[in-house]
Amino acid sequence: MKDTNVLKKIKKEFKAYREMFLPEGLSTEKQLEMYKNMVLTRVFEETVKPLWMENKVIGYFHPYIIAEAIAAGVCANLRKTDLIGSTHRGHGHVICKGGDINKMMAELYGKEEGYCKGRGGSMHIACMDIGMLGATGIVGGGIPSAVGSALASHVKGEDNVTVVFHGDGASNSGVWAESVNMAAAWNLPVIFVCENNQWAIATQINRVVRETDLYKRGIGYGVPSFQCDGFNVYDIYETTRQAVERARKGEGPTVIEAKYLRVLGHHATDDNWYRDMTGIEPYWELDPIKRMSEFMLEQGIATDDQLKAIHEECKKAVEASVEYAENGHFPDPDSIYDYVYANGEIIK
Ligand SMILES: Cc1ncc(C[n+]2csc(CCOP(=O)(O)OP(=O)(O)O)c2C)c(N)n1
Ligand SMILES: [Mg+2]
Repeated sequence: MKDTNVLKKIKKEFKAYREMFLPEGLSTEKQLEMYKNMVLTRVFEETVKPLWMENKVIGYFHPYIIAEAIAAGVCANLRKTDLIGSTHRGHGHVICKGGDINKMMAELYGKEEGYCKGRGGSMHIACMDIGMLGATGIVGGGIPSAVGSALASHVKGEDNVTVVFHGDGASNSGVWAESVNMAAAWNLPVIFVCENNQWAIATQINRVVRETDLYKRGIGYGVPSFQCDGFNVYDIYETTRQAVERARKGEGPTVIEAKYLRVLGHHATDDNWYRDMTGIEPYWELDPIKRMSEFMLEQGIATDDQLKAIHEECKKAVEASVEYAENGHFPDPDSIYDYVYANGEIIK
């Protein structure tokens, strides 16, 4: 049963809240694709956590849980040849861009069969076959590379768009300002998607920033800039659709702030000791998967059976990915220096 009082309170507090709406021309097929990508990301991460506790998944992992609408809504507008840059919280980005979850899971296990042959782990998944330039553990590190990628598309005369996901914390790094300014001055086809979850580890945004609506910064650089409800897949889809259209037409960059709230800890075992969770837990009312499923059922876009089948399909796919990773092989210790240096070929 919906707790309407809690919802009312959140709507008031969460200024970026927007009611669900159906963007014109958005097909049912596309909606189901976004829904499936959100569910797949959720199931993938819910499965990874216990595996991490068992030490099967090695290295850190930062859950994207409750942010799935951002990756799903953005990537639904992208072609395979478009490019994305990611962060330390990047599982959703890979999955929604069409990544192979078998290779992702094997990478998390540190196995040779993984996307980066087990050398990268969760924070360094790169897969150029789907245009995923790479996740990075360096906060803000993906932002200038994305501008470089957009410059490459421009120079080659291709109409590909590059999207770079980054956090609110990352947008305080100097390189954000330099990158947005250069993209604006050179009119490059890049979209800066700030996933504003209002926290950077244990630092709440209003302790370090006076203007907490971060999209406003883009306006100062002469860039079309928008804020959307990060829990609302339709809002994200539509805002990105317009940004992609502009970029492909040669009209340059866009800044999008997708505002949400990080309800889990920063990483897998962060127990949120530094914040009062009583104001945070209620945000589960805005769970993007729950909101989208309720909307699709209310509007007659999908049936309960269809949605249940999607959940079942995702569960099976993730189970299969665990089996794939379990059956994989650890790299030979003698190969530790392989892939550290490029072999000197000039890539054209
Ligand atoms: C250059 C750099 N500084 C500091 C860190 C440590 N660090 C890791 S994640 C993080 C917070 C990032 O916050 P945000 O950009 O908002 O992303 P979120 O984790 O909230 O998704 C920090 C400071 C880092 N990895 N890289
Ligand atoms: Mg953050």
